[in-house]
Amino acid sequence: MFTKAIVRTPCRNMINGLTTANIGLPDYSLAVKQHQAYIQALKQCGLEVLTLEADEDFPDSTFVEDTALLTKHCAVITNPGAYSRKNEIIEIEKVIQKFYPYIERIEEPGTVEAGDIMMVGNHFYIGISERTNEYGAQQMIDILNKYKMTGSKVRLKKVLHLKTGTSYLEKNNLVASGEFLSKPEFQKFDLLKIEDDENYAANCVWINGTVLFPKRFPKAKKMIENAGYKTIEVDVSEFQKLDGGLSCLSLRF
Ligand code: CIR
Repeated sequence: MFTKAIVRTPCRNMINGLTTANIGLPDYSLAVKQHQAYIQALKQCGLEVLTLEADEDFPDSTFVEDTALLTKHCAVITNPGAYSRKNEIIEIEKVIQKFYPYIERIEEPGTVEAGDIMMVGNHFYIGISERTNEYGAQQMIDILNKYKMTGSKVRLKKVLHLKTGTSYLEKNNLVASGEFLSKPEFQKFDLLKIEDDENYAANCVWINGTVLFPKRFPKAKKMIENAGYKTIEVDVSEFQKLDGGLSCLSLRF
């Protein structure tokens, strides 16, 4: 169960955020509206939401998920692999200190963005991607071990972060798309397969029994509902333009 979430209002400078999407620039005022609806959806799932102010110094700072891993036993401040995002962690750490007595850090040459980390109970799958490297993933595993949790590495090639293409929905159900469908380590799960034409929907979020789901992916939504989940649809089109998904917009703990 999660009780809290941290989000950050998008900044006007988001139009300069990192992206490979090639589907146009985000509309700032629409992004703010979508972000407000996202917060409402988190609240509907029973979370108390702490909303941080927009930070114009960091165009991608609304994607708070990448800056920290929040577990039951400790928080880990990451070291983002994207140069322009490195110092996002400074402000986030100050906020997290209010909630966590135990704070660990990923140090150079290790890099980690927590969009690459998927929690399955006490185990954490860590994507080795363009943003998260071997050193960072190993440091993360060592930290998890110190707190009696475990981690393992998953190599990915085709998407930005591990959770861009796969999401764990509890009860052994794993939503997966593309390269993740055939990963040997994921075959023990009941795979909910996302078709290629709806692959953006592979990033969805389980919160206390409800699944937050991106708007406009009807086949995938139906599949999740047929698997027994209540869904809440959220329109995040303006964040998709920056390669961001639903999970990236919050830290849930
Ligand atoms: C970036 O490229 O870093 C941002 N434009 C998007 C980050 C998305 N975060 C995530 O998937 N966890």
